[in-house]
Amino acid sequence: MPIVGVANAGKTYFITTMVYFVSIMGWGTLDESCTHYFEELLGYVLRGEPIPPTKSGIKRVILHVDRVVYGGVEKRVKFTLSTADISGAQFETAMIALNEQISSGGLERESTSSRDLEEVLRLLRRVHGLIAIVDITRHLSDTSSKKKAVLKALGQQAVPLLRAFQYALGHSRSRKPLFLVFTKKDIHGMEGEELEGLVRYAYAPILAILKKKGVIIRCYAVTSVGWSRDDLSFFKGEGFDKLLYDLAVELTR
Ligand SMILES: Nc1nc2c(ncn2[C@@H]2O[C@H](COP(=O)(O)OP(=O)(O)O)[C@@H](O)[C@H]2O)c(=O)[nH]1
Ligand SMILES: [Mg+2]
Repeated sequence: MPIVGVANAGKTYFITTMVYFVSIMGWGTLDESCTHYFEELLGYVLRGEPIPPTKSGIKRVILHVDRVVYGGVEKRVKFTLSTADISGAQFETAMIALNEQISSGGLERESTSSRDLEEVLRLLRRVHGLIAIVDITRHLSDTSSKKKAVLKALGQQAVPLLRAFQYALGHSRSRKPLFLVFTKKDIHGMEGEELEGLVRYAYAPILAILKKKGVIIRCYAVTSVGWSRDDLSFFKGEGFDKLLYDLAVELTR
């Protein structure tokens, strides 16, 4: 289940928080094959330094989860979330190139123009679902209308995100989850439900097609490790319990 999103959307922070969250809560563990990446990442978090942009290339992240709890309900599960941290710049470039190829008549399958593109496409093939990290905060300071700012940000990320949704999920006829994660909740302060209403309309032409093909769309607002005002959630972030619970339900169905 890959994690996609444009550069600076909060993908690496999101993955880091998921790993912190399950480890602290005793819900699961990081696969030992991925610890070298996290030693580096948690160093940045603890020092309060920004995590540098993910370089080109895809970092595999494997998380073993054996229980989730939400709203007082515990669910014993056994699933391995196999995902990847990807460079946002590489993702954006690849999806824009794919979109151009399609609009100029090239077929999706023949899109092998560059290694970077092929690497992203390989990641998006044969998935069980998709986690999309969406940054709606980038224009909040340049307009007084929150809604306008959110729509502007959704507009900017539309091509890479919507192309990825269709490439990864548009061929399937089985139930597959598409989790839309709105990061940086400490800045935008909006709830998943509120954003769901907005994004369902904003991206309606594409989301309606996916829905018809069995794609299940869910929205979450989260704050990542290091960004919470509340000391207790500094390492656990906010909003990860519900997200992981729903993920467990969808992936073990
Ligand atoms: N306020 C706030 N900023 C965040 C949060 N998560 C990420 N950021 C900021 O967004 C930047 C990009 O995050 P990063 O995870 O590296 O983005 P990526 O390019 O998608 O991997 C970080 O350097 C932070 O400044 C969050 O939960 N709250
Ligand atoms: Mg990154």
